[in-house]
Amino acid sequence: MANQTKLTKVRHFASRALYTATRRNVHTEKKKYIMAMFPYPSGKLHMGHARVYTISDLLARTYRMMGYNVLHPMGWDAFGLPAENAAMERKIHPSQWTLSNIETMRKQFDSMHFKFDWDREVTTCTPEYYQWTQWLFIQLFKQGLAYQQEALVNWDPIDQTVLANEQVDANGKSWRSGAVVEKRKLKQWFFKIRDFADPLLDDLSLLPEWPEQVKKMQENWIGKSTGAEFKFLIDNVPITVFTTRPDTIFGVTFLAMSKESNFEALKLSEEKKKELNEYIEQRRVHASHLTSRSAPDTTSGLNLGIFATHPLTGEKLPVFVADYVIGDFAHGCVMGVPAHDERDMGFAKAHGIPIIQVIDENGNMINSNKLDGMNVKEAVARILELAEKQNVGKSSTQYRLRDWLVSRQRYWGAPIPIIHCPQCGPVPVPDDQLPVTLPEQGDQDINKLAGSGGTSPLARNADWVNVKCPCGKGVDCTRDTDTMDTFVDSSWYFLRYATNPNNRDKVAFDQEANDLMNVDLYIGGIEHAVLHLLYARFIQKFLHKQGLVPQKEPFQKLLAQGMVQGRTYKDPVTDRYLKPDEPRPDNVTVVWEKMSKSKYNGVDPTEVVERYGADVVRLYMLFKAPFEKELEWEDQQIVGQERFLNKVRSVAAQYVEWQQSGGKVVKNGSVDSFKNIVKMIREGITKTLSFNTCVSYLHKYVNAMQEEQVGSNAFATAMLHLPSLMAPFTPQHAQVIFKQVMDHAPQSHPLKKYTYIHDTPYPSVEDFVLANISNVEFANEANVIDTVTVLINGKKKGELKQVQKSILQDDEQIEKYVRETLPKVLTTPVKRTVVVHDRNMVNFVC
Ligand code: ANZ
Repeated sequence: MANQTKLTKVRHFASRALYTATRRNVHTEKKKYIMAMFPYPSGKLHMGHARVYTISDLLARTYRMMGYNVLHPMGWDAFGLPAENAAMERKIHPSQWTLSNIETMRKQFDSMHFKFDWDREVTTCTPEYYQWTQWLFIQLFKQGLAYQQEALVNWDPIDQTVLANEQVDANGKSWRSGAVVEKRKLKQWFFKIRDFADPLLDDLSLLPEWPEQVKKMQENWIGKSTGAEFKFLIDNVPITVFTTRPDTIFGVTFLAMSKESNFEALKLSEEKKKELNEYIEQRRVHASHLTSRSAPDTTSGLNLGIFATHPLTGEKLPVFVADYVIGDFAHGCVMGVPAHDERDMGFAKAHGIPIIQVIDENGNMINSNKLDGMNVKEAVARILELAEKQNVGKSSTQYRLRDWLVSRQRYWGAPIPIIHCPQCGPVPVPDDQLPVTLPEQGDQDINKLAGSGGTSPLARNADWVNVKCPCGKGVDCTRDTDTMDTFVDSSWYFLRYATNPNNRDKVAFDQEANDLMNVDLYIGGIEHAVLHLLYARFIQKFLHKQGLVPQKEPFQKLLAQGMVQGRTYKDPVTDRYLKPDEPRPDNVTVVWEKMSKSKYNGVDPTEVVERYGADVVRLYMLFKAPFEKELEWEDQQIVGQERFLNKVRSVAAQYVEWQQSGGKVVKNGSVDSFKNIVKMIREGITKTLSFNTCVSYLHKYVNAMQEEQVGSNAFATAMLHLPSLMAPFTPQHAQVIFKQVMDHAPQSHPLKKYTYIHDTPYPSVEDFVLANISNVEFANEANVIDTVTVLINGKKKGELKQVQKSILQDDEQIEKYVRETLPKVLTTPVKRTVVVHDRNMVNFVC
């Protein structure tokens, strides 16, 4: 039944997609949706971009040549704080700054010869896009999955906004500003991603083509723990703890609460309250000095001087506040079992708390009243039974995953499409009034873009804020003045790309998107392993549940490319990064680190492209390291690829010269090695994704050509396929050489009908049958002599294979031919040449 409802919904939705619009010819079985994570339009292409888009471009071009209907879109993750900050600095509007950056970056993309489906471009800061981000918000709201709540939130005091948990690092600092994040209580919007914790976890099994590491990170982030919760009483105030080890309940010797607990409810002495506040402040300052990822200090804590009653034994246990207890995991409170938990042990030792072992070496219960002697499994069942009967505990599953905090008190984002009505409550803006566009901010207001103290800059614009309720009763209302986290924009853009551009003003995404989804290959940085990828999976699952998309998962295969690193020089004493023009001491520290301005180790891709050309840079990036590994950029090594392209030019010139001088085939030669290389390259691109070895194989191919005789059938065959083979790697050179070669290839050649290299089929092993290239003027088999014996002064010195009879007709030609093919045999001037035709022999008298 449920299924049927869903089906109806899909159909209903599909009917909304206007079929009158021209539909792309979609062969779902032959489609490839290849997508790289879209960039933030900072105005400058960096090496990370150059690398990721070189990979996606290579894949897209190859699959296109292999006959797939390829979608390779590009767009701009264009909302966000940096634009706003930059705008305030420069006194221009964020949209102006963003849109001009987009133009600059588009040109930079062109200079790298990235071929994108620009007709599918998305720019998340345009009303035509964010109208549908707002639509998405409303769909979630209508299902009760977008809600508002007072919450202790992460407040970034520098950027003056709240942050999602995912945006706060292990040291409690903002991922953006680096400021120590404060906790504040504010009313915020959340998406109920926790409702999807189980499918998000379970469906990782549907993703065999994702890196294990990424799946592990998501699994840890969702952090599902099963166990039990118990209720302890502190002066009749119930305190719930979560434990994965209910079997250790009789070993509890203390309770540890997080610093964020609600201490108000507890009867603390005035003196304790003071001590507690001092302790919390001291830990906050301490956290701000942490610089590296460090494990929590399990010894730090404060005895609160109050006692909790054990739910099963009635014993009184001391209660502490402890640094290692996480405020927003489970109930923010731990039952301390030092004998069986390392953290608790560290804490107990530091605070002189008793340690009671409750399970012996054989896994049997001890010191646990009536349960003594039972095995753990039995004991757990008994304990839960007992706790449930007395209403002091039950089994419980906890997730580390928090609901997704999506509201931001900033200007440059999609306004939350909600109207607050004193009578109706929060009401979604009706569909026909979307988009809710950002209020214009004049130049003089740029400085006011920043919010302050938790209010959004949008709140200052009364004209914009004050509206009537959509209910039509004329009630005065206010708009929600927060904007959405930019991760909402990128949580559904893959559906927008796949939507027929003609349908964009009518729907968020259409049937064509359903046909083209899911993304076959998604390429991007490992830094998005949790945030973006989890949010995108969540939105896809939500839409799937609504019957709006058929796929449960958005990304079939994930390629996480490694970072591009630059050589960094550091002062050996101070560890300070040295500028390029600073003197380097002999013992200078040299390390490879992610390219960045602050480390003076960045290389500007546009500069290198100007110097060496895009093809060389592309080849180098692909060649230098496997895609998933760090790429250590070394300027000097780039010439290796330059040399390779010179070789390519030279074999092409040889081919042209040979064709111009008649193009007579002098021998067949063997294409076996070329065939094998083509096989390896095809596999490298489509199966093993070992693009670096593919480049090596291209080198091998051209080396093998240089070893072949110009004028051999094998050389000609190899030459005719080389441009197509190279095209996805080095599109510009491939096109130029293709034209050169085709201009001189015989009329009958099957590739002759193509103007653009990318229209040619990608070479396959089958193309390498010599007889198939009938376009090169074949020597008639009968005119070829299998073996010709070469004698010098009457003594046999060598053999020639596959020799054209015509060569033997001309003394000069045969001498030249022998000097070329057997250079060691004929070293001195020849007095007389004697050809013995009936014995296939030639004798040189020297
Ligand atoms: C008692 C106990 C005994 C525990 C034992 C473990 C071993 P994991 O294991 O990561 O899923 N815990 C519960 N809430 C916590 C919080 N807010 N902050 C820090 N720690 C918390 O986490 C569950 C375990 O971590 C729980 O099981 C609890 O310690 C602790 F031999 O309870 B245990």
